[in-house]
Amino acid sequence: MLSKKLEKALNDQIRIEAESSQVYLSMASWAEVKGLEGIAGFMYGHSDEERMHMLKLVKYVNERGGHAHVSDLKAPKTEFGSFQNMFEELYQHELFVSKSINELVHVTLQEQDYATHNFLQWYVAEQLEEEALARTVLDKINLIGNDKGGLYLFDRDIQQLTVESAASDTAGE
Ligand code: OFO
Repeated sequence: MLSKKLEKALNDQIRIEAESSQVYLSMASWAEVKGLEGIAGFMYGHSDEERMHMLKLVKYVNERGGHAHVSDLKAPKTEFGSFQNMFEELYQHELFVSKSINELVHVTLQEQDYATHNFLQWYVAEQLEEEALARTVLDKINLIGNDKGGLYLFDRDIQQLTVESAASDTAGE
């Protein structure tokens, strides 16, 4: 059985994962409207992943005798200025989520809930991979600069870039 404190912390994380899904959905829509099909596809995929992270938490909370709450979500921005800026915001958002996962893990130790501690290790690993992916994308964007041909190729190739491929890039460094 989850303690009340941990149940609340997990519910807060459920909201953060749902909001992350909305943030990336809004980025996908912005990119699609700008004609950046590849970037839009990448963001739609990322949005789906965040929904999966949210669902995994919902099921866990309910399985452990808690009650997962579906709550109001903060509306994401609808304008991102430039695709470079949008990916910088994605990176900053992932750093924010990593911090929140770390705090959640800390609560499991305070509450001596080692099953939840174990369950959350998947999220700890996932955040490392997502941060690596975001950094890989930012490095590529820096290489492109303002080159239109570079943007064309970046938009074409980004859909191949997944969390797994970024993780193996990093491992090979
Ligand atoms: Fe839920 O992994 Fe990104 O934020």
